[in-house]
Order: sequence, then C-alpha cells, then structure tokens
Amino acid sequence: MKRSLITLALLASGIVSAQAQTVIKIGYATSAASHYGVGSTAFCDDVEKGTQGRYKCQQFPSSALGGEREMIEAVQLGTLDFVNTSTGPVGNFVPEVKIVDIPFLFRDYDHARKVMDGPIGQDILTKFPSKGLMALSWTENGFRHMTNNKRAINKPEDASGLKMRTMENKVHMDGYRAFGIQPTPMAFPEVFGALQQGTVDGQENPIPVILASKFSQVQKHLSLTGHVYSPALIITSPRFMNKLSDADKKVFYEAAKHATVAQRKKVNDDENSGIAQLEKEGMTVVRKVDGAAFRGALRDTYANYAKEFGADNIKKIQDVK
Ligand code: EAX
Repeated sequence: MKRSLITLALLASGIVSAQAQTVIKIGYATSAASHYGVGSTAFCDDVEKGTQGRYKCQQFPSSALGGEREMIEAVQLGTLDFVNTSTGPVGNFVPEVKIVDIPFLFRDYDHARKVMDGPIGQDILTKFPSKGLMALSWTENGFRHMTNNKRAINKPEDASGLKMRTMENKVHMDGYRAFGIQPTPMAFPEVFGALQQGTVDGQENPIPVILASKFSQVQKHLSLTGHVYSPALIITSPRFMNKLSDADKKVFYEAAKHATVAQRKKVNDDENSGIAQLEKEGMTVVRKVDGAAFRGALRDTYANYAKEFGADNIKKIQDVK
C-alpha cells in the first residue's frame, strides 16, 4: 500500500518528465558556431519549444557523422533524422536540384533567395519524397570563392592548371573545367588535410566555410570569384515526417523556415566581416576579379547546360527580378 502511494506521488510530480521525449539527430559539415550551426540551432530550439519538449535535438556539427553525401544516405536509411547540407551531393539523389548548381546563374543573394523561396525553388522541394527524402526548406551556404596556394586569381587564365578540390558535383566540375581548373572531387572532411599536404592547390567555398574551417591556415590566396551560389537544405525523410501529427508537422516546417532566416543572416554577417578577418589571418585577397572573363569562359558549357536542363528553365531563373 505504502509503496503504491509513493509511486503515485512520484508520477504526479513528474508528470511532464514522464512524457516520452524523442531525441532527433541533426548533422552538418561545419562547426556549431558557423552558419550551419546557427541555422540548425534555430531549428532545434523552435522544434523543442513548439512541441513542449516532446522533441529535442542532438546536434552533430563539424562533419562528425561524415561528409554530406554520407549524411544524406544516412537520412535515407533512417540512421540519421536530419541533415543541414549544401546541394553539393544532393543532385546525385534528386536530379531536379542540379539546375541551381549552375555557375553564374544567380546575380546576387537577393536574386538567389527570391528564386529558392519562390515557385521555382519550392517546386524543386516536391521532388524529394519519391527518393526517400524530404526537404523542409532552403537554407544557405553562400556564394563560393576560390582559394589556392599558387597565385592570385583575377581571371580564368590565372586559375588554369590549378588542381582544385571541388564538391562531388558534376555541374560544378563541368564549369570549372571550362576555367581550365583540374577539378578534384572530394568529401569535405578531407579538404583541410588535402590542402595542408598539397594534394590539391586550392578549393572553393563561401566565406562562412573558409572562416569556420580555418582554411587561412593552409591557403594563401583568396579571390572573390563568387562563381557559383551554394544553396543548402534541411533534409529529413518521409519516414520521419509521416510519424508526426499534423500539428507537429507544422512545428517542424515553421522551425525550418526560421532556420533559413537565421542561417542566411549569419551568411550576411560573415560576408560583411569575414573578408577583413581572413586578411588579418594572413590571406591575400583579390576583391575585384574579371567576372566577365569568367562568364565568357562558360559559353560552351552553358550550351550543354541548356541541353541538359532546358534553355527555358535556365532563363526562367535568370528572369526572376
Ligand atoms: O556545406 O563540401 C563543401 O565544400 C561544402 O561547401 C561544405 O561542406 C559546407
């Protein structure tokens, strides 16, 4: 009798903690303090609040769960719940994503964000479920710039002959070949070591990644080529989403929207203060590259993109004002 009373009392006082709590895992490439960390934390905080603590995140920053391709595979398999990833390897899973990886497709951040948040970007999100994936929102990695240890890059001729690590992304690689670069696809966790050992001469990434990954320790030259916009996504699986009540689904979608805003703001902040920071860390920066020459070098490659993706579809993106 006494014992059952105590049990009752414990249950009564612990009613909230007695409620089941599900821990969800989310992984990303860079540190917790980076843009991916800021976006993922906004997502996690909102999920936890919106579900009154029934869902809680465990974050795996700094590629702790492997490269982006591996994390996407893990989400597909169900061993990871969420990944906040660049589109780098995503087109290998969902081909409709590839069009947004075309170099020099977007004029600037406003243009890119408008396309991703508008009908074109939102339509791409509908292509994920048939591949065992579900993309909740477009987050952001940023415009990519080249770094290397050989020379300052002002125009394609300067980049020509450089061995450069790229993402596992054919659309990028085709473009970079047109600049004369020797693209070397490699998973992100290996990049720092490859730069340090000189396996490659350079790499290309947005300012937030260059900062967070301390590439200034192993790279001398930075050129603000902005040669391609690197979108990112919060990806989960239909398997995960289908378990949720409608109300919880809404919480996750809203949380992902908040992640987008927070992550983009961090990209803006890093763009504003990061270049001076990288100079302070010893990098030599070319701020004004010959953008027209880089675009011109892509003429034939663009004809191939038009064949693959449809000239109309490319133009539709370019025409978004
Ligand atoms: O998404 O692989 C890359 O260069 C990505 O930009 C990085 O992992 C962040």
